[in-house]
Amino acid sequence: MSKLEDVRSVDPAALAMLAVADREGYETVWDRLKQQQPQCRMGQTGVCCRICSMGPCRINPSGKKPDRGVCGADADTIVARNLIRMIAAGASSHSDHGRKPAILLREIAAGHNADYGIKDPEKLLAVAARLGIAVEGLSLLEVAGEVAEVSLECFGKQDGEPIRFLQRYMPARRQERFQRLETEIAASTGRRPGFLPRSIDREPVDVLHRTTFGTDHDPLSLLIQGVRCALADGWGGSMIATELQDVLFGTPRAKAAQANLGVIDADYVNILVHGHEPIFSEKLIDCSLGEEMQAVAREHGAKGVKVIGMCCTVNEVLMRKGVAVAGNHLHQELAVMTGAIEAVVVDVQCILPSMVNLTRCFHTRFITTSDQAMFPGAIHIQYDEQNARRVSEEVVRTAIAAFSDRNPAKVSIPQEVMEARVGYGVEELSRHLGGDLHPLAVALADGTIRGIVGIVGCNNPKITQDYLHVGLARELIREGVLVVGTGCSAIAVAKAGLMGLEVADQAAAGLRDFCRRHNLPPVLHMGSCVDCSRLLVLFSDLAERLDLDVSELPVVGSAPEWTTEKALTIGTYFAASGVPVHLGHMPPIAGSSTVTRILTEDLRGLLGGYFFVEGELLPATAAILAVLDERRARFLSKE
Ligand code: XCC
Ligand code: SF4
Repeated sequence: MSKLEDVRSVDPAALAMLAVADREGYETVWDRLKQQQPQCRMGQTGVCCRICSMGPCRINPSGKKPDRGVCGADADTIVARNLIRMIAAGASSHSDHGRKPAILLREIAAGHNADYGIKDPEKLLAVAARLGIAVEGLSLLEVAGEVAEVSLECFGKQDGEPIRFLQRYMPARRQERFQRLETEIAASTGRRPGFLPRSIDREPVDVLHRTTFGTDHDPLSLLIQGVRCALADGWGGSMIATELQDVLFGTPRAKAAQANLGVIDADYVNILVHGHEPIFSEKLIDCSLGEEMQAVAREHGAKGVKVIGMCCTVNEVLMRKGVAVAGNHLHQELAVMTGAIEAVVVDVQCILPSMVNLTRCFHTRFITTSDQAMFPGAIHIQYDEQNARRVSEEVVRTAIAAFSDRNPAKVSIPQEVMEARVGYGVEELSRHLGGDLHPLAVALADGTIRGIVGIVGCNNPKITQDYLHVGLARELIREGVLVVGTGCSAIAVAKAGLMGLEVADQAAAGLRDFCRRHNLPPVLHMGSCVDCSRLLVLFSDLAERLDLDVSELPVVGSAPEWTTEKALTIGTYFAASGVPVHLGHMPPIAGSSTVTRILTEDLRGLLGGYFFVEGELLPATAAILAVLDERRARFLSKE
């Protein structure tokens, strides 16, 4: 990493739009990265502290003075504090997202919302069963009410017991491992750390509390709380988001979809949804595709209205509705530059603030819908679950009205568009396998499939866009590894044409035959970033079938082009759940050898998962394969 690449993207559609940007002088994220060079070394290594006003302080990374902040904090403390604050921010964003479907479900159950309903009663009953809710004699709405209550209780309860979602979703032997570890640490140090989250809202608060001035200074103690906070995300906030969104909007089923900027159709009013939460976009899509709005669009001279999307909002509606994907994180500015987007409609997270100015170069309306994500200069049309229809219509009409302002001379849409098969949550995967995951467990055990790698996370302009996502997916299936993807990574792979059934031809023989037999692509789209919880469910189910702990399973998680705090939180809950995690570049921890050692070495003995960093494609592939093979060898020798 670290060196700025000349090549900004491997995606031909991106390169075409970047040529337009260079020619027309539109500023992009890559230009601003250049302007930021050289970036601060203190920040990169995590040794800068601004927690109190005796600072800001920074530690000299080369070991010379200053080796302490004004208060006396050393690099270990500062780095650990900064890291777990990042984890807390990531966990908070996923979990705050998860809260919304839980509240919506409660409203529906109470008869207070008629705009939404329960799309998937079967999933509702499955979640209720999993949570241990007795459903006999209850109506569907009563069951929904119970599930909503249990979910909301996970956010706000005040006792010290682990949250119910974790208790009921995490394999018992994993939970016991955490309890054993707590006892061991207590016996050897006299202190009682807690690994298992007590409430989803409490753990990030605990992080902020203990990292405030003059509180917790022990890097191990800080990192353990970071783990607890991350687990509250993976097995709490994100799990609830995934499960309840399935209940509300339907559990994903396999379907065909299209990906890349070529999905933009110049004849239509194009609405680009962007962000993370599907509650609004679900309604917006229904409204846009309805006959009434299509007719209005035709009156304005368009052939109709088309909804496309970016990042995780589109992953949600792609999985459930087959909505076309315009691109991932680094495509957002490029999509506007096609000159054929009437409205960018955003909810929360991963939306570049540069979009406001850029859309002003075009007729494009930039519409914010969440009071949590305001952008100066944007059109704000506040979303509200109680008025879903009215707000959706207002947004669609605003987009249609922009169509006549479009300047045809500025329209240039790359041709690239790829066909993909998407929609493989654990339920759909099981269906393809004949009802449950048994065939996959067998294939893992007998080596037909060498391992499973979850490639997830963002784009980052420091890395050639999609290079590692696509490269790793391609290399790994060739080596017989089943790839599951979420987030911007899954979009990268779809854009590269690696998500079709025919891609099995590129896979190693065992994987190829397995995919053909079960009619599966060798790279499975598992959804949005909160759907990394689906990977936890997948790995847990497989481990239990093989009578293993997740830490013995030949699986790896990879966020090769990670950007956000959320990605670090996901990596942390994967690692804490027993999954080794590959990152394509270093998190800001290098300034502390202690923190680095704990996360890359000690964690392995403690919890089975750990981090490793490798930014080059082939060495990263080799490192991932080595982890898978080592785990295979260990569990084979166990039998
Ligand atoms: Fe954001 Fe989820 Fe990252 Fe993409 S992958 S840049 S977090 S949209 Ni989560
Ligand atoms: Fe400096 Fe300590 Fe204050 Fe941080 S908490 S800014 S290290 S004095």
